[in-house]
Order: sequence, then structure tokens, then C-alpha cells
Amino acid sequence: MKQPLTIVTIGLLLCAQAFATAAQKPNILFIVVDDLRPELGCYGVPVIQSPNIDRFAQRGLVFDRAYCQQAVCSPSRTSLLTGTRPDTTKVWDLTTHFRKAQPDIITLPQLFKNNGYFTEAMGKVYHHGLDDPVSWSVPTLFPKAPHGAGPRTEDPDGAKVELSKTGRGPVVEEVDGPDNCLHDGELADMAVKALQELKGRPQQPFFLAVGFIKPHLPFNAPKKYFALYDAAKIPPAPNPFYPIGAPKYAVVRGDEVRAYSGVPTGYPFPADFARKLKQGYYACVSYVDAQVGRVLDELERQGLGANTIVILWGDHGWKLGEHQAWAKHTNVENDTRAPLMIYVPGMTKAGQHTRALVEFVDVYPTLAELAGLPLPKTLEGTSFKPLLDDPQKAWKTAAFSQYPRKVGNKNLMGYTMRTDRYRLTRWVDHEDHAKVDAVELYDHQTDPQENTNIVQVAANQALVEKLTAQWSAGWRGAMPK
Ligand SMILES: [Ca+2]
Repeated sequence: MKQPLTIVTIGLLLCAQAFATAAQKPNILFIVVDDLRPELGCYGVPVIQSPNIDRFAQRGLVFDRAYCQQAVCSPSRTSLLTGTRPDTTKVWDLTTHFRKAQPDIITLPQLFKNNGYFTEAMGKVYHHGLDDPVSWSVPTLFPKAPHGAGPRTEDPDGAKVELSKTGRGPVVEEVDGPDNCLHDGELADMAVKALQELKGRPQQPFFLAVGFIKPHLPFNAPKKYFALYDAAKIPPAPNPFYPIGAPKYAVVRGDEVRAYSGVPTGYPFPADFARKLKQGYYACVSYVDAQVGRVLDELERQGLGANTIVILWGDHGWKLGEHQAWAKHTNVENDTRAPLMIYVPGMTKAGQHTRALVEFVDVYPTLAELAGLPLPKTLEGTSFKPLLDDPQKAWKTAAFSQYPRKVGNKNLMGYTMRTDRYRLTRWVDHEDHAKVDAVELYDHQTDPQENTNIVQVAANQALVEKLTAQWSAGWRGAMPK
């Protein structure tokens, strides 16, 4: 006769089962790179030296048309990490915390934590000063090495260093020193150490978030990365002019660059300075690529690769002189489109690209579904897991982004919609969307650089009506069938 199971035995069995299940869950390595354009070798831009990310891309799926929900750090990151859009998070700036409007929302890492994962962050994952401690199992770690040259009055040789009005150092600087004399090199050291520690605690799956800060301004990197690029040969942006027919507030020229020293007065920037900026940006991309490579290599070295989903994304695009402008902060393709790639153990379509329209708000449901976690009802994106098996599958009919503008006493929000062929942007009163201030329409088939607003062309009026109806239906009307 069988012995009846005691409550203690049942408890032990359930506990063991929970651990067994947890051990089989995939780990997540979540890599975010600040201000990274989707211009890398793997995006078909061979001038950029990004061998490590390219190698990763060859093992995963690359999204050629991924869009952030607002092209600036905190709103974009907050949207991705909460799985909701800026109008839900109410984070449209760099100072508001999403817990103000959404005190109880479950963030992506928090969902993993609540489901038995060990969640850990290092570097810039949430925006500076806007961390969310409940998302993580342990406090977020930050490198001590500087991100920029910072305020100082002398260079190492004792010469006077010009400072900008904000007290910041040079906008471009070739640094003498090893990779880890700067923020991202030290961050890679920390991530390597973290992976070694995580390897030693297999009883719990992990979600490790690593936030690199380059190629964010200022463009400082060790000298060897500058040597990869000949500034004299770097071509200027192909469209160094304001979009024809766009409202005057649509594109801002890039005063973010002016926060650093060594920037000529006035616009446009002289050609030599523009090339120097581009060289600096490229050098920082290669520098951060090397650091990403070190982390990915350590994942393999520790034997964790076979059970770890790796996702890499940049928080938004960046203009390098396109539209006669620099930095982000707009609704244009250069700013809203950003890098996104994923590796999932066992994936069958490794090394492919997809042209499906996806949004950063889709990352949350995708990772949750891949890990078999329950999806909160609050989510406003769609899992793109089906694209892993069929990258050419018919998908979303549009991607949506937005950007606020104060124009005189007008408080505007530009809501932009990217379809397979068009971009429609409607600048409306933030409170009353029926009050339309300006509209932009670009045809990517004939004008992939978005150089000419064709919304006023008489022959386009039926098209504008159709797209406006689609815009009004919003993201809920654009979901995959
Ligand atoms: Ca950013």
C-alpha cells in the first residue's frame, strides 16, 4: 500500500518542480546602445566597422524597419520597458518618471523578476536618474569611468581646454588609454564579471540588462577607433537641406551638439567640422561594438549561449547632417528608425533580415512570450515571435511614433505613422487632436530620404484622406491579422 504524501513532501515536490521549470527557462541578455543609428555593417553600410554586432546579426534576426515610439532617450526606453506608448506612460521628456502616471505598471524586467528570474541592470537602461528599483533583484550598477571628458580646464599636457557654456568638454576627443578608461569599457568588464557570477548560480534564470552609452555625445573613444576612419574621406549627408514644404518646427537643427565645446557658431556646420563629427560618431560606434563583442564572447565562454535569448537595440536613430540637422528629437525616418536584432536559441532562420514594420513597444510581449510568461493586459505592442519562424510574414500595416513641440503658445504633439510606403505626420494640439497645425506626407518609394512634403499636391488628396483614416485608427488598427 502506498504511503500517503505528507504536506511537507508535497511542498518539497512542488518546490523542486518550480526550480526545475525555472532552470529550463531561457536567460535574457538585454543590450541597449544609446543613440545608435541603424547604420552598421549588418545594415548594409560597410564603411562602419562593427564586426561584433555583425557577427551577432549573422546568428539572429535583424529588423530592417524597427521604430521607436519617441526619438529621445527616456520616452523611448520607458515605452519599451513598460510595453506601453508615450501617451500611456506620460513620459514625453527627460525628467518625468513613469511611476507618476502608472504607479502599478509591471515593467518588462519586473515581470521576469515576478516570475522567478534574477534581474540585474548595469549602465544606462532606464534614463539617468530615472531608474526603477522594483524592476531589479539587486541595485543597478554604474561604471565609475567617465562618459565624457566632463568639466575641466586643462588637458593632460597642461594646455587650457575650452569649455562650452554648459561647462562640458570637447564634442570630439581621441582618448589616450585602454577601452576601460571610459564608461563603456568598464561596463563591459562589469558585464563579463556578472556573467561569470550568473554562471555560478544556475538555480535561477537571469535577465541581465546592459546599457552602453556610446555613441551618445560627446564623441570620445580610444584613439585606435578613430584610426579606423579617414575623416577626409567621410562623405557629407546626401541631403543637407531642410525638408521642402515641412513646417519650420518639424526638424530641429541639433543644439545638443552645442552643449559641448569646440563647436563652430552658426549653422550649417562647416564641412570639415561635419566630417570630424561623423568620424567621432563612427569611432564611438566601433568602440561600443568592441565592448558588445566582449560581452557576447563571455556569454559563449561561460556556456550560457545555448539557453540565452539575446536582444540588442538602439534607443532611437540619429541625424549626421541629414536635413541640415544633428542629433535626434524629431519624427523623421532618420530618428524614429533604430537598430533591433534578436537571437533565440534554436531559431531556424538565423542570419536573415525582416522588412516587417515592428515597434519597440513589441519587444516586451515578444520576450515575455518567448519565456512563456503571462502577458499583462496593459501591453500596447504585439509579440513578433511569429516573424522568427517566417521573417517575410505579412505583419503590422503601420508603425507609430510621436514628438512634442512647444511652438510659441502652442502645445503641439506630432503623431507620425510609417506605413510600408508612406510617412504621414500630423501636428495637432496636444489636448485637442482635432486642432491640426500642420501635416506632412513623404513617399518612401520616390523619396526615401523624406526630402519633400507632398501633402499639398492636389493629386494626392484621396491618398491623404485614406492615410488620415488609417492614422486615426492608430496602432490598434495596424495590428497583424
Ligand atoms: Ca538615446
